[in-house]
Amino acid sequence: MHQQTLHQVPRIVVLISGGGSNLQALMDAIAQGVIDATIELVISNTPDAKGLLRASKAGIPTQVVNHLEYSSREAFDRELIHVIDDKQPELVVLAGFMRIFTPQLTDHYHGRMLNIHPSLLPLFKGTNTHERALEAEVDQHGASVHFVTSELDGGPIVLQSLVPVLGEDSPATLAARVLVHEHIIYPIAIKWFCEGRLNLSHDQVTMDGQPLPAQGLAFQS
Ligand code: NHR
Ligand code: GAR
Repeated sequence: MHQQTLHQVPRIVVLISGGGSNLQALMDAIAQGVIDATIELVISNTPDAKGLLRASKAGIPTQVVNHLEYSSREAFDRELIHVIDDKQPELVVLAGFMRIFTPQLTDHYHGRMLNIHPSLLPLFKGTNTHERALEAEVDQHGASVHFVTSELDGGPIVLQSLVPVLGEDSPATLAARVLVHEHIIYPIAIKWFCEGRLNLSHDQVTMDGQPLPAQGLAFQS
């Protein structure tokens, strides 16, 4: 069953914490007609996130839900759920969002929340991935799009892009090259979801009804 038959245009809510370049890539793909969807709201947990300005410039509503104003993760997540659900989105997109969710939130959005993580999962979950990849002296690094579950960066993988590590790489140069790949693969995965081609059921990702391997699909540039 295709989503398009249920709703005219899928609604997306995007969560950010920082620069919002992945948000920009998504807004560009929608503006160019590559993805048929609308971004109903951009939420940031930090008031000074540069991505809020990108959204405003594109005429997209923004809201700050500052985690510092909540006494617990549970209270913060309750407010987030309230703000997100007000828009009735088919999909919630994490784009550089930096706060760990409680299982209450991840269970609520099971199968309809995606994240892009700057590593080849299951390697280097969590933060400072580029530094850790260099310390581990891996030859290949990259980015992964995955469904969000209660297991931090452990949800089922949809799509990965491989980025070779160079001898002279610093965390900053490696991060910049990985980010270019993020801007390519995240809109692709979001497009698939919006077309109803990508689904999660019983912790198994399917694409056009076919189960994907544990590492997801490998993007070839
Ligand atoms: N929440 C759950 N339950 N599961 C996931 O898979 C999640 C999640 C929340 C965010 C994004 C993730 C990433 O792509 C994400 C995936 C923040 C941290 C973190 O350590 C780790 C992973 C991710 C996001 N956050 C610290 C915290 O205490 C704060 C770190 C900071 O502010 O710099 O929440 O990497
Ligand atoms: C991206 O590299 C994203 O993968 C990463 O932060 C950067 C955000 O860039 N996400 C995380 O580390 C989540 N913990 P952006 O704000 O310009 O999209």
